[in-house]
Amino acid sequence: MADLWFSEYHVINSVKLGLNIKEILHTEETPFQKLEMYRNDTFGVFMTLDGFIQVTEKDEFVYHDMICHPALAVNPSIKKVLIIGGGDGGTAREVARYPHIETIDMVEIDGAVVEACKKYMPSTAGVFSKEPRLNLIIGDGLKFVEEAADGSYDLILVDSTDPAGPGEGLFTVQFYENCYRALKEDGILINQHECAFHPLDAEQMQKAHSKIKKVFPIAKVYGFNIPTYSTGYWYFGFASKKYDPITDLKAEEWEKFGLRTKYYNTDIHTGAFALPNYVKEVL
Ligand code: AG3
Repeated sequence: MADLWFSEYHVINSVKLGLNIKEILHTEETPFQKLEMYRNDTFGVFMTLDGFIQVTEKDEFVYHDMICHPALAVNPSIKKVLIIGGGDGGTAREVARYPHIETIDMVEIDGAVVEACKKYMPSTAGVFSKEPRLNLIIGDGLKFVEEAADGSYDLILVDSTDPAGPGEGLFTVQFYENCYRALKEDGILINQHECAFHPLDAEQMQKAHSKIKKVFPIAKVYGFNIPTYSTGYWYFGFASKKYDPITDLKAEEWEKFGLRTKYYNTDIHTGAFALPNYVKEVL
């Protein structure tokens, strides 16, 4: 194939990340977004939505460890989980590693993402064909949470795109309020917090965090190193009705699960909540 590159702007007209395309696997305009899947020699198969890298075979473990395990190490008794988005299956795969979790509801708006990942990324999407506790709903996560009964979930994981396109509504006070209501009295919400190095990114983080702070009594932010996202560093928000992610960490209990994780451990857990001053300033 000719020298073909996927590139993603991190700062418009100024900074780009480029991955060489070894093979074009799938391109589709779905009813919601532009879905592309390619193969790169270094990162393996990767998926982009509306031109932004969502997942690569090589570094997805970082993101999926960090969206899931910190909450389970703070409340090791979590039984009912709701995933919003997460069409590649990586988040569901990690949640499913806990045998004591009873149900995993997952609401993905775009069925085309699930189908493409089943075909080209079995390392994440394999979970869809082998996990009986997983209840996959193709539908609108915003509406689902709005209609969910009070106190239905121990944990909600928002595995969405950025706050533009189909993911936009997942960064609103109204959505966070519905999550609060749908969570049990010791419920935890993990959500996208983007990154903070470039000014426009910092603005997005600030907006997301200021809204979540209005709704949850405890709202913290934690970061992790993921090479294919802007600046190589990304953040999640940890919002909770009761637990503080540092003082309520149950390190020994979590270690007893005996999971072999490639990124997460309980030292990383504590360290991830230590933020650089330029990040603290926007929160
Ligand atoms: N979800 C999207 C993370 C944000 C990507 N944004 C970006 N590259 N600008 C990832 C889905 C993994 N299950």
